Amino acid sequence: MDRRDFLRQSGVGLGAAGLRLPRPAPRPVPTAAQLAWQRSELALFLHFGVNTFTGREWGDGREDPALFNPAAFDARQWARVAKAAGFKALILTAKHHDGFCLWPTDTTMHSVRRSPWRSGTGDVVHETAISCQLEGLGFGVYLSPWDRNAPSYGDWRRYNDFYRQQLTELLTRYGPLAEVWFDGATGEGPDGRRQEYDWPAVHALVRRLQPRALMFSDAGPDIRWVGNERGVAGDPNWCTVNPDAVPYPGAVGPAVEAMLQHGDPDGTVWRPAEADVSIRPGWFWRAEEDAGVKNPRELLDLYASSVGRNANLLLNVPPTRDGLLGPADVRALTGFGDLRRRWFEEDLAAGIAWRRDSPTLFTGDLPRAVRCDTILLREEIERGQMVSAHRVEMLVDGAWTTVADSTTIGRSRLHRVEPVTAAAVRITVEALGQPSLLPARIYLSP
Ligand code: FUL
Repeated sequence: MDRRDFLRQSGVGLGAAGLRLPRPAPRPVPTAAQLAWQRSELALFLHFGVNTFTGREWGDGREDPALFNPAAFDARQWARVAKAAGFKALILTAKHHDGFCLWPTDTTMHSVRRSPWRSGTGDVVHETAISCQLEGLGFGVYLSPWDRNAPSYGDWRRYNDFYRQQLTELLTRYGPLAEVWFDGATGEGPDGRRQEYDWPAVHALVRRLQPRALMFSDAGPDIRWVGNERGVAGDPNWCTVNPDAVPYPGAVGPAVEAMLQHGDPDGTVWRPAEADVSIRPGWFWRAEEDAGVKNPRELLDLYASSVGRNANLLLNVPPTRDGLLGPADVRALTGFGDLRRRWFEEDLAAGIAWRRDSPTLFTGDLPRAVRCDTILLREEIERGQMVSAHRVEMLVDGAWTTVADSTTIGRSRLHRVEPVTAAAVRITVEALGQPSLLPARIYLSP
């Protein structure tokens, strides 16, 4: 082998004086599935189950399955509303902490099988999966590891077998899954026992049965929790993490929080953040919280603080006791969809030629001075996330004015600024490697 080939393959470079210098390790990049997921931006979360009928947030596992009777159940309505509002996937609580299964599982009788709904022949997971297929949406499931009903909970082997069996049913009966959602909350089982979960076995099972599904949890492995339930990503927010900092879902501590919120510029693993938040005060539907449904502007703020900060938004919209998304929630979602469409309809910088004045300075002259208040920056993350700091300036009345001064960019970084009339835009970045920016977009909010 030629000496140069050897050096290239062994990752050793030759310095100017012929000295051997270590090559910097290549920066992590997303897999094709992660990239597609990041581009999808928005998913709807559906908390639904016995809690919908008791008004509780956490059931204790002793609920009578007879409570579950969503008389007008229509998963197609969920999917239609989600799609019309611009969401790309639905994620359903197939089992929450109370252990009640929304599909006719063979693992326990604590399921829809013992409910009066459709005389015990219904399957919420199936109908949701089909509705997603019909509407062209991705489908994902939440299977709570914490189970307050399972008698085996707390018996390491028996419960882990039981959990894997439930997961196997979900992974094999309902077609392709886009996402498998592992919650971090955990506590005591039926008689105060605690359980340790076998995460390596769970991950291996998902990879084997659904290699294209992305796994979400505090500890990934594919998508990480953003570290709060307010829908707000950190600033900075890196897609890379140090996996040792969050060893398992539910780990706590300042280092864990920082890693979830911000990621790590030196992280060795690509694990972008997902921000989950509810459209209502609670995760489950309650009539008295109808007045607390967030309005379209508030939902747009959540979009800006999550997708606008390099995370995805998973917005929880819990179905009612009828099994439908309620009128207040549908109005808010529809309003949000319209507002977002109008906001990002016209890119005022479309088609302009961006100049790269130096490796870190990008300038675009607008064909005419335009009134604007929103700037969308994007890195070409296929090559990794590079930008650690950036400044946006606009040429206003002949003078460069800083309108945003901030940290990371990543897949998308949104700045909402005071309205200005700008003739040109320039973006200065600091980066860990060769940054690759996609053309910036400029908008005027409605
Ligand atoms: C938490 C759970 O305890 C809540 O009930 C909800 O499901 C939320 C998304 O995750 O950990």
